[in-house]
Amino acid sequence: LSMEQSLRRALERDELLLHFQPRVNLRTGNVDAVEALVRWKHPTRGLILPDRFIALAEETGLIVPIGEWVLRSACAQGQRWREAGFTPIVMSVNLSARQLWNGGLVRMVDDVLTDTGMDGFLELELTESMVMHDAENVISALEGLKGIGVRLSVDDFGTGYSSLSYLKRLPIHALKIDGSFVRDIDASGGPDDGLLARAIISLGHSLHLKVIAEGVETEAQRAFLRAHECDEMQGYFFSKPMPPEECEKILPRTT
Ligand code: G
Ligand code: G
Ligand code: MN
Ligand code: NA
Repeated sequence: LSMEQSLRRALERDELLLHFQPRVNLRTGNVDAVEALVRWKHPTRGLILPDRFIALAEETGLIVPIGEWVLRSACAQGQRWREAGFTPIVMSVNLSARQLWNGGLVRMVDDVLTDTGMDGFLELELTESMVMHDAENVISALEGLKGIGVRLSVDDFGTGYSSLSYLKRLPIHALKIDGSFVRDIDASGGPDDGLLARAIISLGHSLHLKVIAEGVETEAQRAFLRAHECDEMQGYFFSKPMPPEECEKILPRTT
């Protein structure tokens, strides 16, 4: 079977699953959100990471049904956690360009929110190249999502080509600093240390956006980001993406 054929069957055969990576508030230390990340439990090749199949899913259009499955499953998991007494937290889900261009997106997302009761707690991660595609239908899809209470964030920020005047017009809520800029923080205290991470934090705050650092791996990076008033962090320093049963152990509880 070709990779494409097996990916086509992955959905029917229930071979996809989600891992969740927590996002931690740098001020309070609380887990404020989790990002859902898809994995493929291949019958013979074992667990395959998205780097190995998302591009193929995008080329073939399979990303549309896969993306819908991811969204539905992530929201259903969020709902189960709430029902089990965990504090409601934001569920963040990655969106592909193909999904954004696909006409029925807002309607589909709205249906999922209604079915799972996750309204007000869904965030969708877009990339710079997706939102900088200056097309009226993109803006109207983003406005539509905002209209149904979905938060939007720009993933891998700083690696693409953002037009700042365009960014200002977009109905987005947060920027996620790409991990490469976080890796540059060496905590030497030198004038250039973490220069681009700091620039993105201040740009984001000027635009009244929340700023989330990705790929945080060390205590020095955490402290630096905290000192420069970055809002949240995500990365191996706190936790890797984990299966839901494991993620539950660190989720805040109300009851
Ligand atoms: O899970 P991992 O950390 O290996 O993710 C690798 C890449 O795959 C990331 O860029 C992430 O945004 C992307 N990715 C993970 N899950 C999804 C998904 O459900 N949909 C889309 N479009 N991309 C995803
Ligand atoms: O592109 P996106 O940000 O959606 O994908 C997140 C990717 O980054 C996933 O592949 C995830 O496993 C990975 N990741 C998450 N935290 C860390 C980290 O601290 N270090 C590194 N190197 N990768 C990370
Ligand atoms: Mn992401
Ligand atoms: Na990223």
